[in-house]
Amino acid sequence: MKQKISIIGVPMDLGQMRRGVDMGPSAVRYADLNERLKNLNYDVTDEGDIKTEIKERADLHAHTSLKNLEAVVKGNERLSTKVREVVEKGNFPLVIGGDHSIAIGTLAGLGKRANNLGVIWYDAHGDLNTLETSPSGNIHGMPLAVSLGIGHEKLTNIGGYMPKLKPENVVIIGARSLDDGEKELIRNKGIKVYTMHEIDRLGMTKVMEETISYLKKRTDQVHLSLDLDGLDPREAPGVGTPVVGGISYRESHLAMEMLAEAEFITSAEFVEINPILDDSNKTAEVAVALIGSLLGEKLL
Ligand code: 5AB
Ligand code: MN
Ligand code: MN
Ligand code: MN
Repeated sequence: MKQKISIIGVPMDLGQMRRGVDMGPSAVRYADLNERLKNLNYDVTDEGDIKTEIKERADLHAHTSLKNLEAVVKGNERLSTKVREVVEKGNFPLVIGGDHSIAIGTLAGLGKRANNLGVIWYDAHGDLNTLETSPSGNIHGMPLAVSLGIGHEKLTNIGGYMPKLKPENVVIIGARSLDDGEKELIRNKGIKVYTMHEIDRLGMTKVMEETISYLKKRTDQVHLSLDLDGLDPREAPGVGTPVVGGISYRESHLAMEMLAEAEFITSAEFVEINPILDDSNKTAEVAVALIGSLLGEKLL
């Protein structure tokens, strides 16, 4: 039987302040995601886009300094329900963002079904802020903390339960811009992190071998949350918070190919693709190529 993939678009831009990231799902569809997956012999369903509030209509003056809290919560509740439905059908959920605040909804939908959910967080950032530690108030800098049960209760309770994840089931790869509060949380919770230093030092092959064996030991499902800003902005320029000195295009393919070989990723999301800030549609094309490798495409 053909494996089934459900594409879920999430045109969310309220987790941060730059416009255009809501066009990520369109940019990825335009870069022929569907074709690519069909050529790999999957049975592909495009579930369309999750409804998200339009910036001008969102409650921008919610009674908190978490920016656009109410609207981010609503969109993530809808996403969480959709992801759960897709998993219950037996399909592989492939979520396309949208800013990274949508990981809150994705993980809420996944965690309901998994006993021991693991996550690979491929990102320049830790996304481990809370209202107290955040320098920006932007929720896209908080989804990993929220999923661990740390943060505003309207966020941590999305999906009706918490936490979604255990800190020892998380591996962060590509970090090079961590705020002080995030560093403290990483140390206190013992979260496994491969910063750019370890990637330079060990090489991506070793980093992925270690990540795979670490998560295989302790989890029963593994979600890949890939923020395109994990890559170097020379190769993935269409992102809202670029940080120099990132993971290369080839290293990223290698990482995806090793995950494909290990056959252990059970869901994925590709986020922070902003075609307005891009060089043509380059970043969406990179995302689609990486999805191809993750799902088994080979060079020969
Ligand atoms: B992204 C920063 N740490 O909290 C903050 O792109 C940046 O989802 C967050 O990784 C970047 O505002 C969030 C300074
Ligand atoms: Mn990031
Ligand atoms: Mn992120
Ligand atoms: Mn970003």
